[in-house]
Amino acid sequence: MRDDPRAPRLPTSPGFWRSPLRGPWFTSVLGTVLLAGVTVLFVTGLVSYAAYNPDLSPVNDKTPDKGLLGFYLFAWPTGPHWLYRLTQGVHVTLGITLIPVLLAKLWSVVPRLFALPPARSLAHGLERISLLLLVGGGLFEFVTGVLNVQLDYVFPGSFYPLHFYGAWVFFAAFAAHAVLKAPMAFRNLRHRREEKDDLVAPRPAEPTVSRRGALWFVGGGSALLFATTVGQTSDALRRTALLAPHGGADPGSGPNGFQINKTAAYARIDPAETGADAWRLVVTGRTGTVRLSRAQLAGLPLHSSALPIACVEGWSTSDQWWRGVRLRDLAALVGHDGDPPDVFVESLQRQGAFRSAALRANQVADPRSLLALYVNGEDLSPDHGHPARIIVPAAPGVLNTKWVARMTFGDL
Ligand SMILES: Nc1nc2c(c(=O)[nH]1)N[C@H]1C(S)=C(S)[C@@H](COP(=O)(O)O)O[C@H]1N2
Ligand SMILES: [Mo]
Repeated sequence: MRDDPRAPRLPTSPGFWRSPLRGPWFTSVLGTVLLAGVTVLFVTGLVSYAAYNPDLSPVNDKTPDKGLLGFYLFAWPTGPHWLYRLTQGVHVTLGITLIPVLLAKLWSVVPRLFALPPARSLAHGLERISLLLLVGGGLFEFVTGVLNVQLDYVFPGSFYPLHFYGAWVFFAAFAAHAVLKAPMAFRNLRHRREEKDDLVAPRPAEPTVSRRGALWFVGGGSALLFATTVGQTSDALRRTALLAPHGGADPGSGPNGFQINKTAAYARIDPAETGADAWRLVVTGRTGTVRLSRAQLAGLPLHSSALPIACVEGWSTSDQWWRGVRLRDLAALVGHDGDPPDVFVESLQRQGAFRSAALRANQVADPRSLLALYVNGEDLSPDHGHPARIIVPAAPGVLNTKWVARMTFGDL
């Protein structure tokens, strides 16, 4: 009833905010959901960064001077083989699912953003500055995450540093906020305290929905986002993933009929370079360089592994049957017997952030890590990386280089 002549016109006066929904219980429910959810997002985000091998090579990690923030980095394991599929599927699906909760939580406390005086004391002033970092950092992380998934790497090269630094700012403010507020939030939940709080409108408008009803509405929004996103993590449900539009190319059906990220045409792979006469794999290591045709590779001992592709964007495929030469056998060909080193892999692709990648020694050593020539019993299709591609268990898709031209073994 804004037309009430006595109604305050400025958002800085408490009477301006009329919704009868605002109150400590409503905010506490949303805050508690975010406490759990954002913590999971932070942890899965940090491990995703570790999975990119940021200590290994500047090709994998474009973050300048991560300094102290990289203190926790560890060598990403190769098992269980679905590890990154799980952690990154959770990261992206949960992040999208939490959007309505985040927005509702911000809405529920928006009067406080305008409260005057800006600082009643030094402590109060500091708390409000931390809230700006919290709200700004939270919105920044959600917006950059969604843009990256939806618009296909809109920040080429710069998404990782932005999202990574932003995560630390956001989480530091989030942790401080949680320490200050969680005890009260839990009390509010236990006692369903509704009144006597600066969040409660002093002159509430007529309710159109109960607080419980409003929570159902937020939960319904989250459920809808979840239902239209989660399908991106399985081949069978992919059609239900309406909000995860990645991979525009229709993979068709048949053995190569699974999700494609960048097509051969997009990567400007010239078919003349991939033919049997033209293509040679150049492998370099301790004892020099060998050049192998595809027929020669196919004549080496071949092995099969059932592994998924799991992209940083959250989508993943079910396990596919890859067949090819073990990476550690290729290392042995150029003088690295027994204990293979890291490898630097380069594609025929000339441009683009993902034309090369570095793999750690533990990834090279795993017997399931292949330079694949076949998938699901057929030659790799051009779009899945013909003549040969890397496939490594538990690794982010970006390390599974397609159209491989050159492999250089040695400590990176
Ligand atoms: N040369 C090259 N290899 C690449 C890419 C690329 O753009 N170029 N994309 C990577 C990314 S980000 C993913 S998720 C996987 C996807 O593999 P797929 O298209 O076979 O599903 O390939 C990886 N290998
Ligand atoms: Mo990817």
